[in-house]
Amino acid sequence: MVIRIRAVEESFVDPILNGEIRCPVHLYTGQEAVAAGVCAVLEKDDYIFGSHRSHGHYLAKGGPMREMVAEIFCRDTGCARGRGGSMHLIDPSIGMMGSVPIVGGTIALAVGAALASNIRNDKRVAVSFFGDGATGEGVLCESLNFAALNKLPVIFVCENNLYSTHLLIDEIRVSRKIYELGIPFGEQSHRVDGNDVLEVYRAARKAVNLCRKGKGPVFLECLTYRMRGHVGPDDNIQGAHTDIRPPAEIEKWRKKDPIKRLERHIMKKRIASRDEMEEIRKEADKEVLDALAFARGSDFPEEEEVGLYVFKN
Ligand SMILES: Cc1ncc(C[n+]2csc(CCOP(=O)(O)OP(=O)(O)O)c2C)c(N)n1
Ligand SMILES: [Mg+2]
Repeated sequence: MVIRIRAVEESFVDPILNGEIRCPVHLYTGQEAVAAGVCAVLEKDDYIFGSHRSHGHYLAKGGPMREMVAEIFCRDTGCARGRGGSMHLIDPSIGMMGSVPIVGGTIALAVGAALASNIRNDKRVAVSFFGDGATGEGVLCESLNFAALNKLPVIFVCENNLYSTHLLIDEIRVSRKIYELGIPFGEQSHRVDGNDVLEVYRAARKAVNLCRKGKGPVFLECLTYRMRGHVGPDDNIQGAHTDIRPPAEIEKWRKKDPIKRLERHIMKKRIASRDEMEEIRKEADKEVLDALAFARGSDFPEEEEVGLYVFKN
């Protein structure tokens, strides 16, 4: 999964830079282990809710790559029929309940889904993925409290990549220890290495088990780093295609690349051979080419349909 996500994310770089992709795109490169590790534990009818950086969440939950790429290319065949673009990925049939550009905008929705699950007693778990920037939104505290009070089966997954847009975390928070946010509400709260897919998987498995037993909610902080810019391939501020983060910091995190780490683990434990790994990469590249061709071959929505699906009072 991590290889599929990386392959599709990197395939967007050129179409973004040459203007073929017209919507803002927040690439997930570097953070793949979080979505893959968490979603590997979930069942199809569990729920996830995303953010503005949710390509990885959508794919890891089982969303079809073709429909995602078509959506990012704003085509009628996209998962939101080309009306939403990169930040409005949705597929309720596989439990991907939506991603939105509003920071913190889906946290309360995940809590609502978990409440519904409790009322129906169907043991479905809801996961809310959000960034470190969302920890400044009041809705997070309200959601933590309501979820804890009602023992809801919801997992709050904060992907702490140390930056919200171009602001270092120290400029928006007094403490870097985001996982401590759940503690005053009486929630199980943990920090994990978000670039280690196995560690994320183990923590998510424990969290899901607790939730299914009625012992939720759980707060998980996943420490990670984005290897591309905040929006687009780099931190393109006023046309300068350079990353404004310290080069030494980027290099440090490059060494912790979640995919390279997983590959090293697979080699060491002889889980797959070098040839088999190469085969997986080739398969992913083939799937990406197919999805790009599908998107490029699809029509844009009809102009006269511009008012469709728009809320009218
Ligand atoms: C409520 C709200 N405030 C501000 C913004 C502008 N904005 C878009 S992304 C972003 C930063 C989000 O940072 P973080 O939550 O850490 O996610 P990351 O981009 O690092 O994945 C901001 C401030 C917004 N979209 N919504
Ligand atoms: Mg962030």
